[in-house]
Amino acid sequence: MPLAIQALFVALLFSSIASAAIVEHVFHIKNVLVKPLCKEQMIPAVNGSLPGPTINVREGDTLVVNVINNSTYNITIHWHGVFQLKSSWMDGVNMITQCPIQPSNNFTYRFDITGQEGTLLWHAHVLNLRATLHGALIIRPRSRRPYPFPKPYKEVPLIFGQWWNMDVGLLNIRPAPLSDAYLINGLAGDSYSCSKKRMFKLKVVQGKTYLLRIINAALNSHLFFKIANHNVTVVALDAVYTTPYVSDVMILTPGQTVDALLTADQPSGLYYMAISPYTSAHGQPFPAQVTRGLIIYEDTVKSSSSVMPLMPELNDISTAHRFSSNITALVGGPHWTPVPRHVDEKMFITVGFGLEPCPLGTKCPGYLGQLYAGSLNNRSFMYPESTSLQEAYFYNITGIYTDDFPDQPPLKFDYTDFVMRTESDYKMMFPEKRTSVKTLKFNSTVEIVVQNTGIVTTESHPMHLHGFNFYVLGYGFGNYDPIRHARMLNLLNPQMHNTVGVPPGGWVVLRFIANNPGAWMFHCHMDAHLQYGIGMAFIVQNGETSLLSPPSNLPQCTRDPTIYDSPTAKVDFSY
Ligand SMILES: *[C@@H]1O[C@H](CO)[C@@H](O)[C@H](O)[C@H]1NC(C)=O
Ligand SMILES: *[C@@H]1O[C@H](CO)[C@@H](O)[C@H](O)[C@H]1NC(C)=O
Ligand SMILES: *[C@@H]1O[C@H](CO)[C@@H](O)[C@H](O)[C@H]1NC(C)=O
Ligand SMILES: *[C@@H]1O[C@H](CO)[C@@H](O)[C@H](O)[C@H]1NC(C)=O
Ligand SMILES: *[C@@H]1O[C@H](CO)[C@@H](O)[C@H](O)[C@H]1NC(C)=O
Ligand SMILES: *[C@@H]1O[C@H](CO)[C@@H](O)[C@H](O)[C@H]1NC(C)=O
Ligand SMILES: *[C@@H]1O[C@H](CO)[C@@H](O)[C@H](O)[C@H]1NC(C)=O
Ligand SMILES: *[C@@H]1O[C@H](CO)[C@@H](O)[C@H](O)[C@H]1NC(C)=O
Ligand SMILES: *[C@@H]1O[C@H](CO)[C@@H](O)[C@H](O)[C@H]1NC(C)=O
Ligand SMILES: CC(=O)N[C@H]1CO[C@H](CO)[C@@H](O)[C@@H]1O
Ligand SMILES: [Cu+2]
Repeated sequence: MPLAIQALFVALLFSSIASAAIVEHVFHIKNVLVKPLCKEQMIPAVNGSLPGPTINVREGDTLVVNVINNSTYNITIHWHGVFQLKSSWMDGVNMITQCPIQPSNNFTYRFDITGQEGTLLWHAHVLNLRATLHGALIIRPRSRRPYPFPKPYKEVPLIFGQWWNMDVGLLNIRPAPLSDAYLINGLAGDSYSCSKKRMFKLKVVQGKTYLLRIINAALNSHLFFKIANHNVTVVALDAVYTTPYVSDVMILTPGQTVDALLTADQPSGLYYMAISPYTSAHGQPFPAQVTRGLIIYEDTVKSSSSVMPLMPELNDISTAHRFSSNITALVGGPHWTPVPRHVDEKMFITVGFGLEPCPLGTKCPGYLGQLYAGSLNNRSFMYPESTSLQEAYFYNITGIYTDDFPDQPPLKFDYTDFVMRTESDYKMMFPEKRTSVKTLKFNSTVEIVVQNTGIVTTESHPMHLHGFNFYVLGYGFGNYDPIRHARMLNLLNPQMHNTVGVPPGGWVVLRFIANNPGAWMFHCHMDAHLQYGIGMAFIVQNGETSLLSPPSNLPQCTRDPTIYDSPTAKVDFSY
């Protein structure tokens, strides 16, 4: 055989083997000192970096990550948006699919990544820890399969984070303290006094196209993103391809990702990219921090001044809504499946706030002098404490959860009227705290109308479903009308997501097929809201596939006194 052909043969052989590789990584988590602003702060970090390492795989690969916990915190790592087909034990949700990896312990996550391509993220799924424990998870097509858009010249991850000058372990104060900065790839940039030189910079070549892999890893903030004088073309959301959509502004809720093409088509120069928060809540104080990065064209003269994009207002609901609702799926593209027409389970879930009675003899900062509580259909989610939900289900352990999450709110009322207060509002104002789940038959098609409420406040809640993507059949404001709005749903080319921002005082309609057995959370991806109880869980029963036994080394909930009796670990989480 001539050498060239032999080489080609070997290359082909190699690529077919490589089309289902095992990708192995070690995450070494320890406490490190970092200084993104003026003050040094100890944080838990993966391999000492903020954000943590980017994981690159191809669709069809098996990912194996050994997480070694040398920090002082209990940790789990969640692979946000990954379907976890037949590997529900690897979802990494504290007290839902596992007990935490305790300090000085390790656990190896192992799962296949199939049927999805694009940008996702990994993050800790314990209280506030994902503030500093997060990173990109990039899933490229199998070898020799092209992108459904022109091949970019380069790919650039852009990871947005939210920063506090305080111990992340102490962050779960109610209400959540205001953050001190937003970060682009770990850098605060020139709009804060001590980080002027530490700004994310992207050098571009005139005429070339870049694939921006954008991740909102902020703990509690929706973020607008703009680049001065440039449009981008969105090609994927939450690792699902979309029809190309040109825009000069993007909005990402916590947990969402956007893949967008940026062509360097402007005159040589310096152009800022910027992120700023979007807050839809009524009358909430919020710092209008803008964080900038810089795009530098090749051969820009040194003295050039930088162009700044005009950012949307803090509460620009219409810009947010236009971007969120206007993008459609790439029908016929890789991994596209048509919307199922038959629905087995119809749910109507009211989402929002409520109150928890203020303990006698104390002063509480919330509305009407009470504490805040999250509410889904008048239930406020409590995490199990002694064993994980999925182990309780698998081993038939009673007393951990109740299988009674309601399909409807206990009351029909004017959900979104914010002008207080009817008697109905009061009847829904103090939700019941419990661990309630909804059990689904294998392969059932579930439709959920998620109805935001105006109880206490109206606010966009980014609802995240574990284990599945859902179609977003419609978005709207006000109360969902099952006759009028049902006729307007998009069953042809709706976008798919794992996280959707429910418009403030509005609704979305979601549909998914429950074809993966296990316990899967559905919750608000603003961490502060999840802690208030804006969440629930589905249990999908066995069918064509079954929930396997847990891996033998799955972390257990037994408490190791030698670790926790050290003074640094004595953190009071009970407020
Ligand atoms: C993290 O650091 C360890 C060494 O401590 C190294 O072996 C590993 O490859 C690093 N992981 C990643 C994902 O970079
Ligand atoms: C991390 O902890 C493990 C288990 O206790 C230990 O073997 C290892 O030496 C530690 N590594 C570092 C860098 O502290
Ligand atoms: C991981 O934990 C196991 C015990 O579960 C231990 O035997 C092993 O040495 C640990 N590995 C590392 C790299 O710390
Ligand atoms: C961005 O797109 C809009 C409409 O799609 C167009 O009007 C505008 O000129 C474009 N801007 C740039 C800088 O290309
Ligand atoms: C989506 O975009 C089209 C075309 O620009 C526009 O006509 C339509 O009103 C937009 N829809 C929404 C919900 O903003
Ligand atoms: C749990 O209960 C189900 C139904 O009764 C049974 O099929 C299953 O074997 C039980 N599992 C265990 C681990 O006991
Ligand atoms: C909501 O839950 C609370 C607490 O259990 C209960 O008192 C109230 O009656 C419930 N509301 C309705 C409308 O059932
Ligand atoms: C699952 O549902 C689809 C329709 O949504 C159907 O075509 C398929 O046969 C079902 N599979 C099983 C195992 O029930
Ligand atoms: C860490 O996890 C163990 C086991 O679940 C638990 O007993 C302990 O209270 C946790 N520690 C903290 C600080 O949350
Ligand atoms: C917090 C933590 O787990 N610390 C441990 C890291 O590993 C060393 C040994 O390598 C232990 O001495 C620490 O206690
Ligand atoms: Cu929320």
